[in-house]
Amino acid sequence: MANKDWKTFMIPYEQAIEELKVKLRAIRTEYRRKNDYSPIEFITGRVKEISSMLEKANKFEIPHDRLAMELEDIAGVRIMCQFVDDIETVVNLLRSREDMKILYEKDYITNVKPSGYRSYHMIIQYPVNMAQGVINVIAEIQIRTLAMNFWAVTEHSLNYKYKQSIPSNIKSKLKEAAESAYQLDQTMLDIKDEIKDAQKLFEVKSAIVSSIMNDILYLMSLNKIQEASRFQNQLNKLIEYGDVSDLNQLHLLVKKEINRFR
Ligand code: 0O2
Ligand code: 0O2
Repeated sequence: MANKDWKTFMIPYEQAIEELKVKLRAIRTEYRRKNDYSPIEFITGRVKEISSMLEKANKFEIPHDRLAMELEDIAGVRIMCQFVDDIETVVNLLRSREDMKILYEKDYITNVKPSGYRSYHMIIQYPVNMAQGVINVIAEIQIRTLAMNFWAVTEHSLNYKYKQSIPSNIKSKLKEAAESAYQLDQTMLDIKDEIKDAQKLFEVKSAIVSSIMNDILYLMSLNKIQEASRFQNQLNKLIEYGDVSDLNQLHLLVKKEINRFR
């Protein structure tokens, strides 16, 4: 295939990644807007470089006209979660979606790879609406914790450096590191509720602070500069030392002041 044709071949994959990233990031936004804990921490995505696609095709002797059927990770999306049990939540969430079809799943968390690699993979079929009609592309969604991702990214770069043959002493260190990452995930799971509470409290506090800030700005727009700066000083103190009820009380006072001048 000529260079120009490869670029055309990649268009639906690029489109699929852009759409999937937007849709999956929207799930996270939805949770956050509702002040709920999101099982998704962050999302990345990429289309495979043409050169590494051809390298993989060569290695597995895949004819170029069968790449779209047989290379399942030309389009790849990665979902990172804070806690191991978030992975199952995300998997169920994806299974229930109507805009993609799950072809099959690979559970490298229960069935850890010999390298130490842990991740949950879903191979999906995703319809992309192109100018000429719908093209169903195959894409790979990798779901893993932050610790699993840290390990995989590091191991990937070492594989790149050593051209897939990492020296055995480094390999065994990597396996040890994979177990430590797994232990870290288990420990974090034990204190998940504590962490979630702290994060939720942070979200609630930021929401009140930003409402108070908006109201202070409104007071300024009413030319009540002295009142606004008095409230601003009180808010500054509460941001450092106050709790939710102190902030709510200040919010009420600012609202009362606005109503006096409106
Ligand atoms: P290299 O050399 O490939 O490591 P945005 O710009 O916000 O839309 P974002 O979140 O900034 O996107 O990141 P992006 O570009 O989607 O992905 C960041 C990196 O993560 C890329 O590295 C990808 O290689 C890698 N990546 C993300 N998702 C996947 C995936 O599903 N599979 C694989 N194999 N890799 C993934 P770079 O920057 O391209 O460099
Ligand atoms: P890249 O550079 O990330 O694109 P299979 O026939 O199913 O056994 P396949 O098709 O390689 O083999 O699928 P597999 O094993 O599920 O791997 C798919 C992707 O998972 C890989 O893509 C990697 O992104 C990731 N992966 C799998 N095993 C490892 C591992 O041991 N270490 C790391 N860091 N990542 C792994 P690519 O194309 O191999 O690589």
